[in-house]
Amino acid sequence: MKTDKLLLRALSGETLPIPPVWLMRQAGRYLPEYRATRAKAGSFLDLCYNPELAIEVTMQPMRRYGFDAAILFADILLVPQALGANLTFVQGEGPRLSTITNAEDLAKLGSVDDIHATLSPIYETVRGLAETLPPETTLIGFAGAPWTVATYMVAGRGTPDQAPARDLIARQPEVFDALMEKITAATIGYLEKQVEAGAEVIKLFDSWAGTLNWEDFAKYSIAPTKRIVDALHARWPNLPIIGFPRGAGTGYEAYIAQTGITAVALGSTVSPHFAKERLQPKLCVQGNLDPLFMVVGGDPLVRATQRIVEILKDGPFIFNLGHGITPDADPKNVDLMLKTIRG
Ligand code: 1CP
Repeated sequence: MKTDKLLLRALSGETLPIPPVWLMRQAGRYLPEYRATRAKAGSFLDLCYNPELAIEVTMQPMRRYGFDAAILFADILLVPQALGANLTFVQGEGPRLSTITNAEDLAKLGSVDDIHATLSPIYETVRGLAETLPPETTLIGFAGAPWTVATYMVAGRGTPDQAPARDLIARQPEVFDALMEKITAATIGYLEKQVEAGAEVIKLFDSWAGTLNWEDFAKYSIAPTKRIVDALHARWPNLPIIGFPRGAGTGYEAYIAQTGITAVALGSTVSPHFAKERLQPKLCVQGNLDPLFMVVGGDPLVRATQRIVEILKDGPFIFNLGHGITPDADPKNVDLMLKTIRG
């Protein structure tokens, strides 16, 4: 691939002497400049829907650290909101949504074609970022994978085990399937607009894939992901798509074989030895430092970073965390991690 962008080169299968790096949730509460901009915006959702400020918070970690990729500042729960769910973020507690537990709740949602009225500021943010970023930096757009988005729409909040959504699958599969259909179609439309606006890579966050039983993992993680990948690749055959089936365990192999994704993000529980042997020969892998090391810092951070790089450096590889950086991370530890990787 003819590009100077290191992230795109790794995604196209190239082995690089120094892996490209970015961090999940690299824009966020661990940065004082993020907290200041969010205060200026009002609420978290006001920030997401304000292109000027969303561009600013996307760029903050880029200026501080020079990551190889910027990820659009938005949230996976904007799609449910655009479909008509009532969404708020409770300070210190997380998201709250109106719940979908039966056919009547489902019927109240709006149509897939109408989501863009709500989401158009996000496309404006993507367009602005595409113009703002330096030529060596890759712009990543994203969405939640349908299963992960559905878990929040059913429960109305984050839960540890996603029992409400799994309960709905078991008791009213026709309601759950219709909800998944709606989310999948909306996600395709949302991601198409992001690519049209200038996103160069798409990431699909299936953060709760690990809560599905083996049969439902095939049905509700692999199958809808494949549909999204097929739809995007029909229009943009070379668009790199990173899948993140967090917690999928042995399901990782079927996921990469069957979805058609370009690269796979590894949660922190995936052994990099397993990834090197079984996944990396087939595609680019991304991961997977435990975010806790960004809080702990020091020698434990340096050693854990070195071990992952040492194991995965001989194939296509993007360094990242195994999940999002947490609000209690020390910004200085990101510098130490980068120094360890880049020298
Ligand atoms: O208080 C604040 O300022 C809000 C904190 C915050 C931030 C910074 C939330 C609330 N979302 C985000 C931004 C965000 N979310 C990004 C932006 C880009 C970047 O990474 O820098 C992205 C990609 C997401 C994706 C996201 N949102 C996921 C998937 C990734 C993951 O972490 O597993 C999920 C599950 C969400 C839902 C969500 N949004 C926010 C919170 C606290 C949560 C989790 C809720 C829960 O399960 O309890």
